[in-house]
Amino acid sequence: MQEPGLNEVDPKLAALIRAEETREADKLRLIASENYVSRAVLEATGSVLTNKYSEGYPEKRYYEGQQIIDQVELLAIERLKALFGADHVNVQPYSGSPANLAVYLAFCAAGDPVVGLALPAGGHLTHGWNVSITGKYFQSRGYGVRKDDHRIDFDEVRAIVREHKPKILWCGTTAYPRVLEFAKFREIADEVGAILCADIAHIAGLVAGGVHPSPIGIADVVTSTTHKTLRGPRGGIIMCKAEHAKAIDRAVFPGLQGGPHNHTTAGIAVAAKEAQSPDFKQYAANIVANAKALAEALLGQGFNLITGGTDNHLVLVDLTPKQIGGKPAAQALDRAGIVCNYNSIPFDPRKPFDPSGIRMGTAALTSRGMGPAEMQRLAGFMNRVVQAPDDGALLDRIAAEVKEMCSAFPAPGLPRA
Ligand code: DSN
Repeated sequence: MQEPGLNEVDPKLAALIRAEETREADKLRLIASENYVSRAVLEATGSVLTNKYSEGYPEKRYYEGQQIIDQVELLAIERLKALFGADHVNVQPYSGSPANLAVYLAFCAAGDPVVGLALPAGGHLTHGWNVSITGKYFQSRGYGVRKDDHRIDFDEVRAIVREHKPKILWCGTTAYPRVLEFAKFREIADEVGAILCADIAHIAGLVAGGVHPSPIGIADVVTSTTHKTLRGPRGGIIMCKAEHAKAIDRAVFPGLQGGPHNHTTAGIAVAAKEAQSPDFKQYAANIVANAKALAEALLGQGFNLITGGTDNHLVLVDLTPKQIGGKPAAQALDRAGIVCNYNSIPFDPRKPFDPSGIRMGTAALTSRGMGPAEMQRLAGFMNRVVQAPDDGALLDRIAAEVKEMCSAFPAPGLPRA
């Protein structure tokens, strides 16, 4: 007798998955940290590799039965080394935050000084922000962006680093639409002998595709998630110079984690293979072209953009001229089939739970094959929504238009209707 599948064992959960598939098919997904993985990545991630424990590293494990798992992990490592040109890659971090915690463990003791981009200026919690363990267990100082153009303020970075003498200087962002100048950070880190760590979680796919400069060879350590522009499963990686390989590996295991999630490692290996293809280079270029097209179209609809535009996958919209807060705008947009997140803008006069901005990224729409014409339509939808966020009938009409537009661009990994 055939073993029962999910529909039979747990129809409730199966229905929830089907409903999420429908949501992902019918809506314009603009959360800048999300994407659609390929069917191949999904298959590897949903495989029997989830059954195996493998604490340790290839050929140095604590349990037997690693004949296959060692090969899976080595495949992921070798592909990522080739893709990014890194000396050493650790593929075991469960995601981006654990990857960053491992960097602290590798180079710092509790209470050591660290410096990163402040959260309200576009940094990540784990770059030392006060509510994170990284702000509580380390002496953290944050740098920001300039008031006039909202670009990273390197005078401030230098002044804070000279005064605070961090063990780690973080460069990396979650809501910054411009190119990161890794060499400038390197120069500043060298003034005080700091480890320079680049967190490229948002832009990893752009770096891999050659449309954003790479920090490899400049930063001592590079961390990333694998599921944003890189289009892999939810996971984390750490890349570093050979001299730091041991410290990083020991920090991940046994310092911070137990057994790696081998099904995720397999999905990462597949994504790294996909990212080596010429198609992926084109994909990365298209992500940026779409973000620029969206930025232009939004400016044309009277939206205000932080820094005036974008160099990467992301636009950060200041809604102040539209006289609506980020949260009501994001909620109305969601009802209209346009999914983004409300976000603080630099020097935001409003509170983080209802800030002045929304953040949008083009990686997922680009994975569906959408282009500049769809970005133009999207900006038009958005303008109609923010002008009448309480008009439920209008929002429903726009949602229907969005659904119709989406139906022409089937998403990778989702069952076809
Ligand atoms: N949550 C991710 C993002 O949305 O940018 C960062 O961890």
